[in-house]
Amino acid sequence: MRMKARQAVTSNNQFYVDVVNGLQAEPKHLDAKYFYDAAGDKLFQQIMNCGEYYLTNCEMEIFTQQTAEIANVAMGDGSPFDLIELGAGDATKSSHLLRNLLQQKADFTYLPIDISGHVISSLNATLPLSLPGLKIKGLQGEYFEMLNKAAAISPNRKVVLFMGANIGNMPVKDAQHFCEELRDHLSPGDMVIIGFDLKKNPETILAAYNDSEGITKAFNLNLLTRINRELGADFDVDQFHHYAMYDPETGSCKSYLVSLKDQDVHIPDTEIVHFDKDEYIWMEISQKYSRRQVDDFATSSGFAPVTEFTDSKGWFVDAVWVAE
Ligand code: AVJ
Repeated sequence: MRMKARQAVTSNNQFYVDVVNGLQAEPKHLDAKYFYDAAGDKLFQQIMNCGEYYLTNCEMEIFTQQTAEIANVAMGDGSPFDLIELGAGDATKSSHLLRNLLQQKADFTYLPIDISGHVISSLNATLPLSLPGLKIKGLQGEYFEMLNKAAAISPNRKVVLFMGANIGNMPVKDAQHFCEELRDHLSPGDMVIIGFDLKKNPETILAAYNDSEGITKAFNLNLLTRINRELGADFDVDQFHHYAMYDPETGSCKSYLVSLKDQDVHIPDTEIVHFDKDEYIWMEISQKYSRRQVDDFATSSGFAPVTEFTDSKGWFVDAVWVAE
């Protein structure tokens, strides 16, 4: 048992360090990027298909109803470009844009970037079949390292897609910093198309993160199960309650797991993690923005807002920025 846990620890070093630091911090927290193991990927698919989670449908509407307009913005002056997608996943939404660009005979190469080697190899294999003529070169690794690599591969102008409101998973300050760093990795004239979930009726937002079937709850608890499996810990997942909240003033939607009792959790090779009854782990932030904030974000990080695409409900925006 102990040997097995040790092996798991050494082979998952960054995961181990982040989990232990997070659980020994005050207040306790975990990093939402670790939600996505195989079971987490499946649960996230279910979230996207559940009635309350509107984000995916809104952005899908934008990419299916305004495809030509988005393609025209990307094609700009008609010069060849690299279309870079950060966190491409299965590229469902962006494939509509890719198809339109091919129909318009745009001169571009698609460079999806993802941390998952599985995602990249499957995109490299399947997209050219469904999109004949597509030039694709998947890059597996960290966003900014791979942006450097993309710049080294070709001198063409860049159009960067960062969809899905993934930027919402960062607190506002970190998101601001991310935009500045993104700008630093681009050249004047390069473009960014970036998805933000907008502030709206607080009940609508809260329901999206507190769905009636309990899928989001399972999604959060799955990270405890992952820690048990990969790090040899002994979380009793039934002894945690999923609590989601939305604050309309700050636009922060946050998820917590709250301990239902006084309990100890053991993680091999580190101190016992104690939970008081009602003590919480902060699991995730999904930040919501106003359109005004989105524009301010652009200008304060070295971009100029060009245009924006919104769904018919006005719930989600894909903002287009150009690097100054
Ligand atoms: C993938 C980060 C956009 O915050 O809405 C969905 C993840 N978490 N339900 C989001 C998520 C709970 C999602 N993002």
